[in-house]
Amino acid sequence: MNEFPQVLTIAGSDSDGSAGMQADLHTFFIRKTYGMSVLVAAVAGNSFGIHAAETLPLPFIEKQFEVLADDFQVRASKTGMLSDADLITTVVNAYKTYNFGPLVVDPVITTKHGAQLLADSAFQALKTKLLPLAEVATPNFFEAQLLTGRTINSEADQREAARDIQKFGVKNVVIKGWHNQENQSEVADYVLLANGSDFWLRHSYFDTTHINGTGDTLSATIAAEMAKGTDVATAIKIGHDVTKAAIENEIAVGHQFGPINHWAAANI
Ligand code: PXL
Repeated sequence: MNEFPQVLTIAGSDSDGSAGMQADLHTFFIRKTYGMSVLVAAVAGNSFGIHAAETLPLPFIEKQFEVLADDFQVRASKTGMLSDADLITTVVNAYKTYNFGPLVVDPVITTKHGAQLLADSAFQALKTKLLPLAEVATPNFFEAQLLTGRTINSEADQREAARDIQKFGVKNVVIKGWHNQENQSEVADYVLLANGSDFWLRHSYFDTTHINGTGDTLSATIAAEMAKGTDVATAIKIGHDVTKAAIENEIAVGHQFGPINHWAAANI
């Protein structure tokens, strides 16, 4: 009766549909899973950036968890934008109360264009409360530097940063690369698994202004795959392939920093 793979995003809405909860739900859909959403915040965003942000009342966030737990069988979850320390604490307590499967934490701190989505005062809660619950964490290059206090200038630095993040209690770490490291034409994501084995996922840098929603899509794919019972290493590889296909097939939406294209990844 409740067997179809159900997956939950705990995240913020982005009004332009490119990132946050909307990108998560597009991703759950193309991975043939049933997507649900606990809305914690909302931003007024368009392709020029984020213009305002609000958080939802904490009791309303708790209520969303409660009613989903009453009815559905959530097999995996992910977090996105969590705004501040109170919101992180609320989500952590709710996640511990219910059985919503393995958790993928996308430690959203800023957008790629510099808009801050997490208060500075929430860093400690992110590190000490949320990340220890993560089956998988997917910081980007900038978030990995902020979380570890390291400057990442090389692949060796990227590996060390992943080890630091594992020490916070994260089981499996993916640090998404950036194209201005050792090889300008390549992007290299580093994966450190719970058992200490590791691998790189490399692809050519694709020059585009349409990259909103890439981190959301990677982490949402991993969560969707885990809801279907895919092993973590395969889930991460599928996440990489889905995100790459969605980046490399631009759609003409918005005037500046547009969305990635989930349809292009629908047949992976
Ligand atoms: O992609 C990170 C992100 C997450 N959540 C929300 C966002 C964004 C980036 O714009 O708006 C709500």
